Amino acid sequence: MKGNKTILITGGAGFIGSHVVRYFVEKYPNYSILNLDKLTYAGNKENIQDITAPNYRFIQGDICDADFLSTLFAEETIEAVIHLAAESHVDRSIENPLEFVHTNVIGTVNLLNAAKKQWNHDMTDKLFYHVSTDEVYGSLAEGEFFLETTSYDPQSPYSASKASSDHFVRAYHNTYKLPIVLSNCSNNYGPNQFPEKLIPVCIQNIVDNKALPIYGQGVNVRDWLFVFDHVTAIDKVFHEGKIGETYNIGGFNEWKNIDLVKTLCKIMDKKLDREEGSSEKLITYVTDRAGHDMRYAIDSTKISQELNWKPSVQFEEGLEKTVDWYLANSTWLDNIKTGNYRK
Ligand code: NAD
Ligand code: TDX
Repeated sequence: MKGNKTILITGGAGFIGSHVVRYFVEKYPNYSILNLDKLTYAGNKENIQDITAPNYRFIQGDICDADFLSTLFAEETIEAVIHLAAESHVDRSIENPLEFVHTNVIGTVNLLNAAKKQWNHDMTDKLFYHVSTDEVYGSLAEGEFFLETTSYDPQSPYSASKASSDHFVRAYHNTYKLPIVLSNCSNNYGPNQFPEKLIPVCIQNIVDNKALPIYGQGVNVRDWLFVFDHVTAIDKVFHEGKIGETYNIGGFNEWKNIDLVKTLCKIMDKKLDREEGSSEKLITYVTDRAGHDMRYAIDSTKISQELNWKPSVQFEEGLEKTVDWYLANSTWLDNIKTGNYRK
């Protein structure tokens, strides 16, 4: 992917998408970046308000609207898609699975259809890049790692919908020769993450002196990657990934939830100038998440060997940067709390 491309990035007002959009707009001034986002509860224009470069445009729209996508692809000379738009929160998927089918499966197929229709006459130098999750592989026993060849075994409605979307992307490559590439990444953390996910929930609650809800015994393990490292991996996969291939992205950085939250508590005590141990007292064990996956761990050897990518941010350093960002951006959090953040 070189030259003066028009790239459609979906979900660019969300957590990861906002960082991807900013990175591509700044690093590739010869690309035209179109950011397509519906602005659901998780989309926030404040995440992208600083992006004003001439090679960037925001479009509010829904990937579930096939006619809208068809017109968009006909009117803009879109040559590549980086698809991040999704419903992303496991707990919400347990409450409302159909919404996840709608956005993650049907929305993705709509996008594939729009790209296929527009590119059908000439697939040269086109690319549909689907951004996915390690949760499609299911839950791991100790000592095992997810490889690109690991069988899919999704356990939550969220991961089932993401797995289905991954299968459709591969099916369009196999059936229609659509040029595609996929990546499956571990848990991200960093600035702009919606305060429903573990780390921002705990940061917010520590500030407000509220309980820190730990599901079950807190022994579930997640593999954490600073969001900027995910962005550099996406850049690598987009530009150097082999058509039809999948790349696992992760930082070999496993943490039990309870250990992570205790580490966060120590950082917050220092930052807020509170007595050591005061944040830890807020830890409260609550009813476990239904079907809670025990452990995720990515083996990212393929992307590091084939595309020469490696993460650059150590976990404690990334966690501290994240805390600093949330403390410096309390209005961002306040606007979400009051619902004034979409405009
Ligand atoms: P997010 O929930 O913060 O953002 C999702 C964005 O998609 C929002 O801006 C939302 O408005 C937009 N969106 C939702 N439905 C839409 C629709 N119908 N049409 C257009 N836009 C719509 O999510 P995130 O955490 O930034 O995740 C982005 C992608 O990365 C997702 O596909 C997710 O599955 C994947 N992923 C996330 C993580 C993680 O740890 N957060 C890890 C691996 C993969
Ligand atoms: O309040 C909480 N208490 C708690 O113990 C929350 C919100 C979570 N947890 C636990 C559940 C998980 O074991 O913490 C862990 C992390 O939970 P989330 O932040 O909800 O992330 P997870 O369910 O692991 O999924 C995330 O990573 C993979 C993203 O939400 C997905 O979009 C991504 O694909």
